[in-house]
Amino acid sequence: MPRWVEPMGLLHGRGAFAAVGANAALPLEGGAAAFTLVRLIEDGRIVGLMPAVETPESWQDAVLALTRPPAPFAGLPDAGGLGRPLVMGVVNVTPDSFSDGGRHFDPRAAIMAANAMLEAGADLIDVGGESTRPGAAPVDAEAETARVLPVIREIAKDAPVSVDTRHAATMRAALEAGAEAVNDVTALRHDPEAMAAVAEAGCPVILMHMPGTDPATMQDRATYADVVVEVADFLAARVAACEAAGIPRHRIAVDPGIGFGKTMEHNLELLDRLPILLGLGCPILVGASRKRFVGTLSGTAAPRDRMAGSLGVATAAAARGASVLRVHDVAETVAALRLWRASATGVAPGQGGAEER
Ligand code: PMM
Repeated sequence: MPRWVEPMGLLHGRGAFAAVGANAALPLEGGAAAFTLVRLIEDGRIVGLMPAVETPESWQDAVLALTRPPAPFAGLPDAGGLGRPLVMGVVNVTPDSFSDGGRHFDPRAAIMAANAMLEAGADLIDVGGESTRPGAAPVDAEAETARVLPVIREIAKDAPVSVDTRHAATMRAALEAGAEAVNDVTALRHDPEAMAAVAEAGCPVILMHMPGTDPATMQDRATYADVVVEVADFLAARVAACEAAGIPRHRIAVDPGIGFGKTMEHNLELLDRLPILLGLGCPILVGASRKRFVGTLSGTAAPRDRMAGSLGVATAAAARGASVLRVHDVAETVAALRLWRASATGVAPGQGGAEER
């Protein structure tokens, strides 16, 4: 079981800078934010809570992973968390995804949607051909490949694309067609060939947490003693398995799997304690857009009406160290992030070294 140093009491902007200078906080991910407190966790148990600057010497390796900037994701600039999260636009080439309700099943509609997202400021596009909605009918690799390839071929000409699949054959075909990264909701566990497909391609990969590997039954498995530590342990084990298979850590992003085998309370706790995952030294991706708990808390039954709630979660995830946000409402998310960052740091985009986007 890994040990975890959980950063707490996060500061941003001038407060972060001043606190680090006054030795009252440690820089998080290279310094765009800072943490004032740490919780020490060993074998799933909390063994200490103290000022970050008083972390015992024997835990310093874990502290180092938190203070270093993470590698950029998929070679894209500025995925360093806490500064400028990348915005990943979601295109589901499916008849039955909960979030976009089959609107992009026609490849031409999918390509148009992706282009609109890129116009609106998306940094990359995630293309999937199988719905992972609880209880959705599985799709085999052949049918899935036929759905996603025409779309990937077209979009990959203009932008980085990730393929959202758990099938090795789809990964290989998509990478061949120009996709740059693999996004696997089973963290390369569903298909025994998947790990080799990613290792051989030398591409970036997103490893997501879900209990088991079957979206049809994942909600039956939503039981955890401490969901955050269990998700962190799981992702640490998957990162180690990838490294053993020849996929280096700097090519991996991790994802807590919001809504996958989790209750609303689990989702909220994972978002609140997201910074613990920074200890893995990988960029964090969060996909909460339009998910059920957003509907529950914002009182919106239809997924397409959940944009405002999704923006609330996106800014909270950005404030807690997410490097990539997987979203449906790209233009609104880009605007919300820009305003969040400007108001959390007191610096408008384009001033004082902050990036214009
Ligand atoms: N959510 C969905 C599908 N793929 N991939 C990652 N890495 N993280 C997620 O949270 C995630 C995912 C399901 O939602 P959708 O209907 O919006 O695709």
